[in-house]
Amino acid sequence: MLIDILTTFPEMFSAEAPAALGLSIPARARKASVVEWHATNIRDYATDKHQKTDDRPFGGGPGMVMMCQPVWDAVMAVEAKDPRPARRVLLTPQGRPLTQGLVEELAKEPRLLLIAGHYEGIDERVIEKLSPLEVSIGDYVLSGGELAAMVLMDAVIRLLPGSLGAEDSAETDSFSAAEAVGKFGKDLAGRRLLDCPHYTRPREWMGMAVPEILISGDHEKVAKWRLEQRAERTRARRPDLMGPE
Ligand code: 6GU
Repeated sequence: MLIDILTTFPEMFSAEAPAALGLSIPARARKASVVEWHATNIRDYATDKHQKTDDRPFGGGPGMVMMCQPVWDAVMAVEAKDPRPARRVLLTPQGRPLTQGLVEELAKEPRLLLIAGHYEGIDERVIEKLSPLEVSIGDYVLSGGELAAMVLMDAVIRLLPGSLGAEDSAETDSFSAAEAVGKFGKDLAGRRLLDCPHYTRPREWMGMAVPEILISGDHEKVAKWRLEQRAERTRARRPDLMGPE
């Protein structure tokens, strides 16, 4: 997958450690050529002598608005650099909430073009012309779309074939659809549940034992227990995910 990021802070997308995407799974995936990303500075497409990308809002008010022209020119130039069609995504608190389902959709694309807005926002006319998928990572306000773009990138990259060490571990993540699991409870099939608790050595720590069933060696029972734990946790912590019962 190719990911292009349009931003006025391209340094944030460094692929070298200790940057966020320069470590762990995204770094490994990049080194294995599972994904490639390039951050382009929107400022490079500003036409005035001060390389201005923003201006004061019509109608008054605080903050600055990103201008149409530099954003449009940057998108056109970056898209022309590769023949693969890019799925355009604008990171904005006004967007569709990012869920694991949407992440799975985006992971199928050959190419993403992420636009990280800054300031008070982007001139609505260029958004209308580009008609990107508008995505938000939650109901709070970040100072720019860059961190949201990195969140989206991390979530997408770890789903790409060849990204994870344990190839199937994404299937049991929180929010992964309960599927292999369907045989233990029809009502849970397809539901996006939270993850179960995990344990490792030692078997006893500070007087606390690991649940006996995990040491039993009975894989069927372990799978059943894990599914029950997922369902129980989801019911207790995120009843909104369980739907009507
Ligand atoms: Cl995508 N951008 C900004 N600036 N703030 C956010 C967001 C995005 N998602 C949640 N808050």
